[in-house]
Amino acid sequence: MNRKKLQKLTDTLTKNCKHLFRGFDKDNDGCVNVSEWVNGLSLFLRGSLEEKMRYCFEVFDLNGDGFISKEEMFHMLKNSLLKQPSEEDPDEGIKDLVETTLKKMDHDHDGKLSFADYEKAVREETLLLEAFGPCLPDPKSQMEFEAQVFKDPNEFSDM
Ligand SMILES: [Ca+2]
Ligand SMILES: [Ca+2]
Repeated sequence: MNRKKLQKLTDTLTKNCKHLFRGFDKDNDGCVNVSEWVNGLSLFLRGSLEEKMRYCFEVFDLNGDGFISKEEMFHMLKNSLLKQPSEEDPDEGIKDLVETTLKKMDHDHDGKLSFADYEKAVREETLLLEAFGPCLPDPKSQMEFEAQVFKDPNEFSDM
């Protein structure tokens, strides 16, 4: 295995993860260093539900104020939904979706999602983990990555 192949595998693994960089860069210095990269990958491959929830929540909380607001939901859903040109006002559809999702997940009814709201909803319905867009790799590319990388770890020793 060479660098190029590893790069290709990592790309496959992370192609769904739009906000990967922000989620990995824990100290927000604009660089993902080796330990952040390793921690991020190990969360992807071996993380518990709890760890994955924390990761996704951080990704969804775009401005980092500890809540997922309606505006943030709107922004993310707009980006992750396919455009439907047949609809006269696609924004209306997204607003409806935001209201429905909020109703489902906002347990303390304050109009925004705290981590507690999000955690409760995800524990009831695991699919809500990625409610506002994909941020974890799909199982197929994950398996592919593991199969290649863990086949012979010695191949990495000369990198
Ligand atoms: Ca926020
Ligand atoms: Ca709330």
